[in-house]
Amino acid sequence: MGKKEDPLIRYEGNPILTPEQMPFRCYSVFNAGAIRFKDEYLLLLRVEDYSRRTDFYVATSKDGINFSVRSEPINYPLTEIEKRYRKGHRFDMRITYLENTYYVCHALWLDPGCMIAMAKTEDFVNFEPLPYTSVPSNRNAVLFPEKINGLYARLERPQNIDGSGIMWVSYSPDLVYWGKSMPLDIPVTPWSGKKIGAGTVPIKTREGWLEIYHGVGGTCSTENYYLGVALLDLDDPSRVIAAPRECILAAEKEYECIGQVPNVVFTCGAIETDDGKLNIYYGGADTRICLAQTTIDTLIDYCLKR
Ligand code: M1P
Repeated sequence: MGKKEDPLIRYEGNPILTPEQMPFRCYSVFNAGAIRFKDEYLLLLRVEDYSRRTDFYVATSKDGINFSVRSEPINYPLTEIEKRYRKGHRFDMRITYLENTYYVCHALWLDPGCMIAMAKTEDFVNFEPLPYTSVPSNRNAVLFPEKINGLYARLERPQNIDGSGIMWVSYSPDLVYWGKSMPLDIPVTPWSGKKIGAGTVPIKTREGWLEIYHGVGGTCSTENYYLGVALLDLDDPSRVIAAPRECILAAEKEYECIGQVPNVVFTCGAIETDDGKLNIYYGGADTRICLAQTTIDTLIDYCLKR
């Protein structure tokens, strides 16, 4: 990719954040949540140290490309369930601004399985956990930025016993009880035959919710992660208005193909820029953070013309 007709253009200075550029020694930095906060671009970085312990660090930027990383991780206390099972692992935070509050949704791996957890923050320093997780196995949750028909809504990816799974939408009156769940009928393709899951927080447009999602497809030797795009009905996001059969990003560059997990492009967030671009931040090979740029209109046209 990188040709004129491509719906996404990789930033030529990729990757934008590597373990070597971090202000401390670490093994990987990837799959960052992304949002505008106080006139800055903010990334919530997933960082692994050499014991493969994960912590989350905030990075901020004035231009969306050059980021400064805080030296201390966020303060996000353990929840009851994490205290009970001790050994846990949080990953892949997505950030949603909803009703004047910043929420994060993330996966939480504990002995009983992988579940969805949520927290809220005002300052991206201290995080307050929401009290309950989902039942396992579920992950890749993304909260919509507004209620739909009076209910909170989130995309999520419940997992089958063989590890496969597709995107669902669930609703809640209070961010505790979730139900009315429906699968999305995004077409399964060779690049998404194993998994289809949410990526960015859905962006509200005149044509529907614009969602950049991940697909996982097998090759004879690997399981590769790709990015796709879909337009979802504004009133009922389980209804897919358009979902092109071609992926919009595949692992092709060295920084996407070589690393902790080869052949992975994986997004947890996108930010609209002042000059009308859409910055899509994505992990390359579960090792580093990369940037691809487009516009919302480009993606809408791409969806509707395919
Ligand atoms: O290694 C690729 C990805 O694997 C997991 O993704 P998923 O749960 O969607 O299959 C996650 O660990 C993700 O962070 C990682 O990029």
